[in-house]
Amino acid sequence: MAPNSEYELKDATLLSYPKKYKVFLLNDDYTAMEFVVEILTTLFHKSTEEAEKIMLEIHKKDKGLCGVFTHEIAETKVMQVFKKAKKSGYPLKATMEEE
Ligand code: TYC
Repeated sequence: MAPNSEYELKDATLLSYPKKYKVFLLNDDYTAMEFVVEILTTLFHKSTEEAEKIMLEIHKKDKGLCGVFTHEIAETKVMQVFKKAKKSGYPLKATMEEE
């Protein structure tokens, strides 16, 4: 039987493009705006200007995109947000969604 080129193409695509995950920060009533900006600049490598924009978007719309990563890195970012927030006494949370 001739090789099925469609499956070969699908396999190749799967191998070369691992799934990506969007990481979001969620709004709450207690986390200081400055702390969210700090999280966005330190963990997500945003400029101060961009971080302030994203923080205000979260504040108004309840959720904001911080970056797109592989599964392992996205999981690590979510965990780092949780740990840093907990250490500072804030309830700030991050979530991840398949792109
Ligand atoms: N809503 C918070 C406040 O008024 C600020 C905030 C912004 C909290 C973004 C979380 O992900 C967040 N202090």
